[in-house]
Amino acid sequence: MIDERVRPLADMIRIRVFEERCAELYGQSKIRGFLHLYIGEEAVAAGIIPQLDADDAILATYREHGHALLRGVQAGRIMAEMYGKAAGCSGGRGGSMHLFDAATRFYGGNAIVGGHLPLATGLALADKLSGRRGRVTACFFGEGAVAEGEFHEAMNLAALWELPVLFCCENNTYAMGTSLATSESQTDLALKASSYQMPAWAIDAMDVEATQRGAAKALATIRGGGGPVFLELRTYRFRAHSMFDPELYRGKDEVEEWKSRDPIEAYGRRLIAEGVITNDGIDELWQAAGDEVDEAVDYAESAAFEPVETLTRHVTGDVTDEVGGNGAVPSSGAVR
Ligand SMILES: Cc1ncc(C[n+]2csc(CCOP(=O)(O)OP(=O)(O)O)c2C)c(N)n1
Ligand SMILES: [Mg+2]
Repeated sequence: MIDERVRPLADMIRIRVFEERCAELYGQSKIRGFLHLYIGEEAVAAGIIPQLDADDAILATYREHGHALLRGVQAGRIMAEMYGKAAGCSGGRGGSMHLFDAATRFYGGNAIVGGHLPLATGLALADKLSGRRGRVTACFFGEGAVAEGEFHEAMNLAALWELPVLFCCENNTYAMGTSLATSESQTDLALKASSYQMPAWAIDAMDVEATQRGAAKALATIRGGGGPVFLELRTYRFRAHSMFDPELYRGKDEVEEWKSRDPIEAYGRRLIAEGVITNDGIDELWQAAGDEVDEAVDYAESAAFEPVETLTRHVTGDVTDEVGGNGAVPSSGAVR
């Protein structure tokens, strides 16, 4: 059994190693389409997700590989999804941005900025109306979503109806190339959220233990029937927005400054100083994460693509789905 204090370090390392491998595989065209890396932001997921219960729900953005991993979606099924293979957690239909796993109540992988906030509020409303007390819906979104109408609609109704939602705003300062200060009149997001009459506060989310403490307090409030809570998680992405981003909107000095606060290195140093782990112990965590990812890549490599015959299943307009059909692939025009 892993030590309670070592676990967040192991979790952050798992995410880092998984995503560094994804970047390599993208360079080799094994993974195609969009790819958004969470590198630098690992303390957010590692500080919050392990505190959720199995019947709580999670929703995230397209920058969600780490959230899925820590939720317990098997690394091989995530990697196979990135490869577009049928054994992927979304059947190979979603790719990096649309990881999904109903069994662990991981409801995406949502690519529309702000689009999943009303979904989170709706899931929590269903729990409340059905009398399923104690359940929480955790919704992770970037600070870019604060400029969307859905943010306000979801926050307002969650507060008005006292719904059990944990709003986790991953404030990494940028929405693609747009900084918060150039898009928001009020950049204190906790203050903005508190105008909806819900408890809201900011957390230094480069510090995984500070994130754990903030999440524990928020979850206790929500589970106690106190309605939603908003957390502004101050973090930073070390990599580009996606794989196509020349990063003209920020200076190298700024990136280096944040990298000097790398949540993995900072927490590792703290654990060593406090005698919780040794350097060798940390090396073992990196090794174990590497082994897990090797296995995931092998699984994805050897998995099959979906056969062409079934490609139009579940696609709007597929007549074979609607009427049972004759098993034939629909003629042209059937797939919109
Ligand atoms: C409604 C909508 N508008 C625009 C986009 C294009 N887009 C994709 S990611 C992104 C930036 C979002 O930034 P943020 O919410 O801060 O999340 P981050 O990428 O920083 O994690 C934008 C504008 C989109 N996907 N959806
Ligand atoms: Mg952002």
